[in-house]
Amino acid sequence: MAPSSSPRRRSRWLRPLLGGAVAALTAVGVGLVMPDANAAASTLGAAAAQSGRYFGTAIAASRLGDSTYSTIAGREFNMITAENEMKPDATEPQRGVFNFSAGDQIYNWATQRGMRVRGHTLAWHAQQPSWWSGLSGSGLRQAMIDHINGVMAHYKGKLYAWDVVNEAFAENGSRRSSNLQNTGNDWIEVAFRTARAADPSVKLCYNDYNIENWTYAKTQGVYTMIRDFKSRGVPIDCVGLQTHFTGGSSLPGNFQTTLSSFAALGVDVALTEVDVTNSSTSQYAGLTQACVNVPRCVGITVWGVRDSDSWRSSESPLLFDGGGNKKAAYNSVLNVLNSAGGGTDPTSPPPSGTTPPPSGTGQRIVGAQSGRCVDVPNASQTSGTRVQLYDCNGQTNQAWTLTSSRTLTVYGSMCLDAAGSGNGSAVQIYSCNGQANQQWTVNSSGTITGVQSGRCLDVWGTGNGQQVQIYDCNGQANQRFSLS
Ligand code: 9MR
Repeated sequence: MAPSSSPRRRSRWLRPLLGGAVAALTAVGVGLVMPDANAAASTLGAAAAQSGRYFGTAIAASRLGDSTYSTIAGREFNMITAENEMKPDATEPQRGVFNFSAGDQIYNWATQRGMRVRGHTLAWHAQQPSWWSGLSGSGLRQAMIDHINGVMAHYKGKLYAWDVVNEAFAENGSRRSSNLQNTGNDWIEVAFRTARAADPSVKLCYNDYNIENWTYAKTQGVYTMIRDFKSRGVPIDCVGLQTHFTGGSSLPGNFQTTLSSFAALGVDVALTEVDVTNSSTSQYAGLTQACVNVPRCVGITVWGVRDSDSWRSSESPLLFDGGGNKKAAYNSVLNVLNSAGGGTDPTSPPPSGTTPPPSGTGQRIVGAQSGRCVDVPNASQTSGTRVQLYDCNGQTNQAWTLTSSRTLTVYGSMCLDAAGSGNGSAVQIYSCNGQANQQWTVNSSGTITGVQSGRCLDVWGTGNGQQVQIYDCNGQANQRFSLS
C-alpha cells in the first residue's frame, strides 16, 4: 500500500434542496451554525465532531476495569467498536444459544457515555463458532442467516452500523475461499438482505483490509462488488476500510481517491481499524486528511487505545503509549481534525467547487452535515416553544433518536420524519440509511421545504424519546422545542 493523500477541502455547505414540505415551525427563520466553530477541540472525538464525523476506538471488555484505559477511552472517543465481543464465536457459542454479555458490557459502557457503537461483525471466515465447522452448503447458509437474525434482533435500533460481512476478498481481487464462500457466491448479498430486514435502522457495511490502495486488485474487487450491489438494489450503506498499515503496507498516495471512489457509488466510507507501524505521524496525518477531504468519509476508528492494548503491540501502532501518554501521532491527528473544522457559518462563503445553499432569504438551515445544532435566529428564546412537523410524504416511519442529553443533534446518517400525514402528526426520527446529507430551507410561511434526497432532517444520537431540544448555536440560551 503506497504513500500520502491529495487533499480536497471538505464542503461545509450542503447541497441545495428539492421540493417537499416537511415541517412547520412556530419560529420565523431557521439557520444552523456550529458553536465555537473556530475553537480548537482538545479531544479526538470533539475535534472530529466539528466536521460532523466521529472518532472511535476498538474496546476490549476485559480492559474496561483498567482505569487508565477507560479514562482515556471515555475522554477521547465518541464511537466504539467491540474488538471481539460481538463476533460470531462470542455471540452464538452454541446453535441458537446467544450470549451478549460481553457485547452488552461494551454497548452499555459506550452508550452510558453518550457514545455510539459500531457492530463488528456478523459473517466472517474467522472467529466462527466451533459448531459452524460441522456445517456446509445450505446448512451453513441457514446458520449464517439465523445468526444474523439472532444478533441483530438483540441490538435492533441500538447500533450506528454493523459490519455485516468482514474480509470476504482475497488479495488478488477474487472472493476469499472460505466455508461461507463455498455456500455460493451470493452469500454476501444474502447476508446484507437478511441484515436489512432484521434491522432497517442500522447502517450496513462491508469491511476489509488492504483495500486502501485504489490500484490494488483487492480494492478493485471490492469496488466492483459494491457497484454491483448498488446497481441491483442489494442493501448496503457503507464500506469500512480497516486501514491497518503494517507489514510493508503504508498509506497509499491514492487513498483519498479510493475513499471518494467508493463514496461516489452512494455509500458512506469509514476508516474502521486504523493502526500504523510505529505510529508514523505523516501516515496518521495523511489518512486523517484523506478522510476529512471526502464528505462521505463519516469517521475514523483506531484499533485500540494504548500500544499495549493493540493486537500487534510490538509495533507500537496506536495514538497512546503503554503508559497512556499521548504520542506525536495523536497530535498530528488532532491537528488535522481541528484544521478541518467544519463549523458551518452561513456568513462565510462556501469553498470553491461546492454548491452554496439558496441565498437572500435569511431563512435557511445550513450545515446539516457538519453542524450539529438547529438554530432559530430571531425566534423566541423561551424553552418549550413548539415545533410542528409535517409528514415526509410517505417515507417509512421511524424511531426517535436523541442524544443521551436529550438533544437533537444533526449528523449525516439520521433523519427526522413525521409519522402520519397531517399537520401536527407525531414526529419520529429515523435512519436515512446512507442517503446523501441534506439541507433544509424555510419558506416565508415558516415551513421547512426541500430537503434533498428524501426530505429529512439528519440527526444522530442514541435512545428513544419524545422531545427534541434544539440548541441555540450562537451562544444564546438554549432553546427547547417540543414536537407535536
Ligand atoms: O484485534 C482482534 C484480536 O484481539 C483478535 O485476536 C483477532 C482474531 O481474529 O481479531 C482482531 O481484530 C481483527 C478484526 O476483527 C478484523 N480485522 C483484523 C483485526 C486484527 O486482526
